[in-house]
Amino acid sequence: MTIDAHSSGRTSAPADQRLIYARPEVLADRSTHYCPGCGHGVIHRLLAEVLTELELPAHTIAVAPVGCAVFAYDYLMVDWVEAPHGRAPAVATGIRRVRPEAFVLTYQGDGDLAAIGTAEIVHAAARGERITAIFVNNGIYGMTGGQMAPTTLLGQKTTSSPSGREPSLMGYPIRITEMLAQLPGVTYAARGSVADASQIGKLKAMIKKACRVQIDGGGFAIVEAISNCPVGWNMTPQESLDHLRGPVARAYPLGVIVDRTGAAAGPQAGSQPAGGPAAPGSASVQPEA
Ligand SMILES: Cc1ncc(C[n+]2csc(CCOP(=O)(O)OP(=O)(O)O)c2C)c(N)n1
Ligand code: SF4
Ligand SMILES: [Mg+2]
Repeated sequence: MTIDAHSSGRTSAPADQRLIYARPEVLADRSTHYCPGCGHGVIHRLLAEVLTELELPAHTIAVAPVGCAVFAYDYLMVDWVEAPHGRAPAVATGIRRVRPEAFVLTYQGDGDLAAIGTAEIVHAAARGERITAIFVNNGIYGMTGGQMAPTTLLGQKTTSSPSGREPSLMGYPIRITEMLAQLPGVTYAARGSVADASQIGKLKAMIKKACRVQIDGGGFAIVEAISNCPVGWNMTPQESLDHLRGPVARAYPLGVIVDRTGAAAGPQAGSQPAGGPAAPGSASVQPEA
């Protein structure tokens, strides 16, 4: 058996073995409450690996959402604050201001971030708050029974759009990460996917980059993960992954949307280290290789 310590976050293995899979210590040794096949668990695992590899767990204060990931604080063994639905960026802003040395992370679903919390995420991004935002877009209100979200695809059937999302009545999906990327306070914005092992590896690299932005004193960084909700989509886990790879990824293109890490910087709101908003740059998806 070969074991790769680097990919697992573990640092030691017997001399004759190479560690390729192990649970990072920061990931709790317990079953999750997620439905079989749900993408949230994969994203938790990636966060555990990235935090471990960047030696962040002891310095992290994370903000938990309302939604299916409300119990994220039971799975990632860092300090957490629970925010009311949609308010994670506002709570994270307060933490940023009183604990400038902390690594501040938010985790929100699409109902949380792109619906009830639209104002909070827009203004945190506009201020260039030095926080790292993880945005899990599964196109639906998973926790409350599969209602339509702002991200729901056109034609998609949900419990509140049983005939499919009809734009003349229900409007169009929002690519909110592209909207945020227009703001000069946003240092990094990218969209990845949990659809398969290759995409999961790329998503991990995006999350790591967004964490490094904060460590290096940059501004607001966001990674959107398009994710599957087999139960809310009325699909098997495999069907939901195929759907994610196909129609969902076509509606929400994968790749880096903006990267201003190399741009000239000034001070960020609530920031202690040097670094800050770059001149407004073009924000468009750079497709991944
Ligand atoms: C202020 C407030 N409004 C509404 C709700 C009900 N509510 C709980 S979770 C949720 C939607 C969650 O959807 P999302 O954020 O996309 O997370 P998911 O469950 O899909 O991961 C809603 C509307 C609430 N808890 N608080
Ligand atoms: S309802 Fe959807 S998002 Fe929520 S745990 Fe189940 S599969 Fe995951
Ligand atoms: Mg959702």
